[in-house]
Amino acid sequence: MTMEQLIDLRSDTVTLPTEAMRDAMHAAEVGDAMRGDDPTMNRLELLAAEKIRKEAAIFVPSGTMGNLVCLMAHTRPGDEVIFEADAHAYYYELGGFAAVAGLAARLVRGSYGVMAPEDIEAAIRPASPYFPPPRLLCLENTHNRGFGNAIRPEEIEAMAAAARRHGLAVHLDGARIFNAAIALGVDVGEFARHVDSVQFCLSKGLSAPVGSIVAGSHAFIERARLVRKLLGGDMRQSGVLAAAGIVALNDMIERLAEDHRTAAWLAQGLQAVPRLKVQLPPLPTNMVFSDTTQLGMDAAEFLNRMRGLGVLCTSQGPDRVRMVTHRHISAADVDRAVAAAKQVAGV
Ligand code: TLP
Repeated sequence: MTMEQLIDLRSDTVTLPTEAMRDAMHAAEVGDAMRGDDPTMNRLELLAAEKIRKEAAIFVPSGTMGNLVCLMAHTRPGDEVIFEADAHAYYYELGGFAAVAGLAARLVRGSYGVMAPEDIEAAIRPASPYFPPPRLLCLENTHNRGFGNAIRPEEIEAMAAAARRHGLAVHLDGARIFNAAIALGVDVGEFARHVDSVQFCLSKGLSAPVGSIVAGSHAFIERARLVRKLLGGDMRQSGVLAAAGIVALNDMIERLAEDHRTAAWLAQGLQAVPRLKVQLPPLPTNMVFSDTTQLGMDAAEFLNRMRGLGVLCTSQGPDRVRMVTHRHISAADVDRAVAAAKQVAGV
């Protein structure tokens, strides 16, 4: 089976650049971005800041680097960062917060990525000669391991306020912040205004080939620039990448609603598969999770059998399967994926 015949539900990171992106990349006016001479990069960074409603923004090569840049720009080695227990930046980024940034982590268990403000406050320990100084709270929206839940601006505000009462700064891993905004029908600025820094990805549902944005105040972005340079994320004629990012921000946000509709259709279809337990968060977006326990097989076996039927998905634990919808997944693809799941379940 060729890649085109496969139904690829592994992630929205598999999306390919659009024709308009390729054209823009081809035509992009470029220069040495590290010297501030790349007009296309400069345009993207201004546009990104405007979209997310922060004073300034910079382009970074990946979401992982974007989060790390923010963690490091807010802290010093030996400081403590508070993560939701399932946060991507804690769980899936190779422990860069510790290995590279030298930070201690303290975890708070949330519900679909939402932590109770009192639990955050309880986790913040007072200044003492025993505890690493708590410096930063890290939030995530939409919440990946929280079943793709879109967290409401009021919830972001309440969590951020709990941290601020104790003098902590707040970072938002908004890899899929536009999915959250579209799902809730609000402007992304409604999330961003409650936090000091935001990282969001151009390369997921928005379909750009490469890159993320880090945004914050002018003072914060000045520090973030130095960290980006330190990590090797400052580039040269990167306007070729920025050109695709501009198309992503101008043309690709509204259509995320289609991915959410396709995901809802997928969830509905999978709910009809006997013994496969679909796990829906309060506000679903473009991810559908299912538990395979009652099927009498683990996620690895389910994935293998699905692959044999031409459908790719991933797991997020021994019994948890994840399927992600995106621009290349149609309603007909969803029907085929559901039919495959039924076959795997022996229906
Ligand atoms: N998420 C990827 C990987 O985990 C494989 C995915 O397929 O969902 N924050 C969040 C919430 C993310 O979901 C991701 C990537 C990142 C940060 C990191 O972004 P990249 O992959 O660009 O470094």
